Amino acid sequence: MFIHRRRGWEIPERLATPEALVLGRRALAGKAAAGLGVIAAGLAATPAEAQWSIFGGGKPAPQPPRKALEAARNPKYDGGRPLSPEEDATTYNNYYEFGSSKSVYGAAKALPVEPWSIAITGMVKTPRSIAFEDLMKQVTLEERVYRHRCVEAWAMTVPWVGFPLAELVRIAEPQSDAKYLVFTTLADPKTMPGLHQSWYPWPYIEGVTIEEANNELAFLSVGMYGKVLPPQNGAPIRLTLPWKYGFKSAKSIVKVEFTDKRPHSFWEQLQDSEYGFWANVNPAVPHPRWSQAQERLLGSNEMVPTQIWNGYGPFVAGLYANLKNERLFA
Ligand SMILES: Nc1nc2c(c(=O)[nH]1)N[C@H]1C(S)=C(S)[C@@H](COP(=O)(O)O)O[C@H]1N2
Ligand SMILES: [Mo]
Repeated sequence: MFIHRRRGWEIPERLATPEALVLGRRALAGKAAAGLGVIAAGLAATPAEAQWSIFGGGKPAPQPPRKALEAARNPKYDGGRPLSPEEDATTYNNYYEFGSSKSVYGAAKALPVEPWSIAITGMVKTPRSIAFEDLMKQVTLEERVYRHRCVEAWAMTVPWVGFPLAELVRIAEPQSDAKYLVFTTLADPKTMPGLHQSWYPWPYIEGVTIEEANNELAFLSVGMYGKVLPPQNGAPIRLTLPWKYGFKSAKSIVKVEFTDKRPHSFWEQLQDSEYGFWANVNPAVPHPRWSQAQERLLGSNEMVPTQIWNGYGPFVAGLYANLKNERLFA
């Protein structure tokens, strides 16, 4: 027990993350790589101060104020557990374009969010580019509290402000034979140091089926905690797919393509044996390098059981009832 904790303190959590894979191939001895499961488990038991101290020490820097963006809360989506502290949700991030540590919030300030437009391409009635402000005029914003479960076994509960992804599908007017949406996110080498890590298959892309996109849970977020999204959380617009592992929720979207071909997403390209297309949350299907049975809540660091479909089965399980030969959960 003591040994596990000590190892957790000494070795950054990113070694228990997808990044470890790349480092593992290039730098880590086989022995260190074999210990990763232990490291992940040890870190999960580490107190908050130690979690911070391994990312450079001390509390996170205060965040710059953000513009208010309030919308009526939809009581149907109440998150089912206490909100994560805003400070944690906005200073403990995965945004690999800005680096592989969890404290990219400072670097992400450089994200060029204005002007922003989103290209709607592929199998749609009229391919075009929509300015972010014009898109905002065509949708009705609401607030939803969703649980978020990262594949690395941490989780948060966040009040997002946004609109259903189905609204974007409606606006895009896809052709009847389009089967997938493919999201491409900003890749700007001038402001994003992570893009110079050439072993990553940039740009970050993700995809869902049209049926998933039209599911009522699928959401595009433009704000959180009653304010516009901060850059590190994917400003100005990001996916929020609460029944799937967090990596599916692509940040800072610049293009949505409609296609009849299943995309090969960023993490699949990096390691498809660990990160699949469907990536639905399931505590009974371990990641090849760690268990998915429990998750650590940002803020309290409490360990709680993970739920299948992240607890959203009543909304989404039916989407998958006829997909018998697919790897739905990892
Ligand atoms: N463009 C982009 N989107 C991304 C990522 C990323 O590195 N780049 N990381 C993903 C992962 S692994 C998670 S868990 C969530 C984290 O979102 P958060 O920082 O708002 O918690 O963003 C997802 N979207
Ligand atoms: Mo993640």
